[in-house]
Amino acid sequence: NAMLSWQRTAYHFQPQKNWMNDPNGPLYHKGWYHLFYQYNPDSAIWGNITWGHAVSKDLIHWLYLPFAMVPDQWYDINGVWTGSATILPDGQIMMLYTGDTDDYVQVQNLAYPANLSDPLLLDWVKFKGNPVLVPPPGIGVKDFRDPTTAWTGPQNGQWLLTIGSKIGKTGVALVYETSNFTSFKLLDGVLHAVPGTGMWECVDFYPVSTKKTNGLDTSYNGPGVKHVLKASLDDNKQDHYAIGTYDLGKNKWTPDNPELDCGIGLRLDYGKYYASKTFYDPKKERRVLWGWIGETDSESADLQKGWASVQSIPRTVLYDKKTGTHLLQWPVEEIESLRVGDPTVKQVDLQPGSIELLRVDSAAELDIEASFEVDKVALQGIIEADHVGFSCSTSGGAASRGILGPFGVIVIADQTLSELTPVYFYISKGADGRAETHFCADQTRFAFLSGTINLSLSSEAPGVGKQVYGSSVPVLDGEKHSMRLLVDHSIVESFAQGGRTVITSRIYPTKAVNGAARLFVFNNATGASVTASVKIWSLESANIQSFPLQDL
Ligand code: DQQ
Repeated sequence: NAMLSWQRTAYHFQPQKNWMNDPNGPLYHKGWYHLFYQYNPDSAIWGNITWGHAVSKDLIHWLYLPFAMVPDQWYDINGVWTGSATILPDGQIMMLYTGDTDDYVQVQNLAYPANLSDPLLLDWVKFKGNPVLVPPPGIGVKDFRDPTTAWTGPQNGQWLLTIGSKIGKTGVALVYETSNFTSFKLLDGVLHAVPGTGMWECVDFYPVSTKKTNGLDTSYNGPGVKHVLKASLDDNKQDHYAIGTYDLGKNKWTPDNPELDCGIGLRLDYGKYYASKTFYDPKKERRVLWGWIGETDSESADLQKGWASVQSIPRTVLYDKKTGTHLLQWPVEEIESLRVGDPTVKQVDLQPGSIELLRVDSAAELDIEASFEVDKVALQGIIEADHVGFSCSTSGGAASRGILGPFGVIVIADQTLSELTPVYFYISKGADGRAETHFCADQTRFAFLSGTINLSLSSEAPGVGKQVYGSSVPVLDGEKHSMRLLVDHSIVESFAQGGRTVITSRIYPTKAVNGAARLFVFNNATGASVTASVKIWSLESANIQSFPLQDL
């Protein structure tokens, strides 16, 4: 449907057509980054799940390859589901994935490349003895999926990995040991369990350095290391993580802040984002995070447009040494290769209740860095501020004016502001009486100056999900309020304070498209003026093309 072609993205990864969901088995091999993904070859809705495959030299430009695996065995005939790669010291690649069997039982299977000397890893072999794992006693046959990358255990030649499940309403991460990836033993206890969180999908478990600025290989452990546990909560489709300490010998991970939602309380992304997975990139010594950005329109709209979902821009993940409580997620540096020429640099003084158009080329494809200085006197006045207990999602969005917010950037807007998406900070009074900053993205409405709510929306299309996303974000003494935004036609990925809090917005503009898209800065606070310093780059489109062998 050519009518909706502008809703496709220009530099996010998405298949040429049909349905995609989770990123699978990301890895680096002989100069190429490999991405596999849950894919339906036949339709724009979920089903017939097959492993799509694409490769890239830089995580930005991609080559689609023939499918890596299709559902063709009794143990995966109802779907070749999510899995992860483990690269052994001798270079062998062990790909463990979940199969949905002919009886709808979730089992784990092993696959490996037929030819390791092929940089493109075109052919995959399913192990003859599959399945290698079936649901253990006490675990539901539909509650056993998404094996992680393995890490080395305390004994020589021993590998450990975790698989998400639930026991009653308690989400759990089961741990298995193996030496050969074909036979496994369930360890006593669980890595972690959180009552009330339901089924844990796509568990991810990896070390982060508390001292260095590089990422760590999955098996790395020792002093100066903390471990991140991430679970994708099937019940609410949110990716939650916590930072903690891993005791390898005791098979136990302990969150640093157990009081925070029982230790799985932060979200990787407060927008439309799910089933994420990291891998270690040996080329640049970094840990890279992929995530699935789904649709918020209807299935019938997806069928009509003939495709659904994109992958997020890969993000580097680091431990935030300054807060000690958050991860820092940041778009991989290669995205900067798409920047066209010098940035537009602007400094704008924004009085309470003001908005300013920033003239830029191609506002549908931008990389924006913006920082905001709030006048100090006003900030002192926070004691007077209203809104103790403010939260983005229960607030009135960008239309609700407070003394110290909202202020920020308006993206994917048209000239008349009938469609727009504000991404902004809102400073409120925290429970301790001190300033608390919130980072929000509003798809619902916006009122300019008057405070009356008008009908501006992120999209005028009917049946599209709209909400106010966001969360609080730590802003430390001496820090400005800063954000980085990647705008790509129908997706905005927004990173606050160096990536402590991230929001991905899925937007369906009907007017704010291509050349009609505009960019604004605004300050809708009633009690503070704000100085915005903005750097804006137009971005080129990425080159995503078919491999000559692709059989469409
Ligand atoms: N998607 C896969 C499952 C996983 C879910 C099936 C998460 O393996 O649990 O497509 O989105």
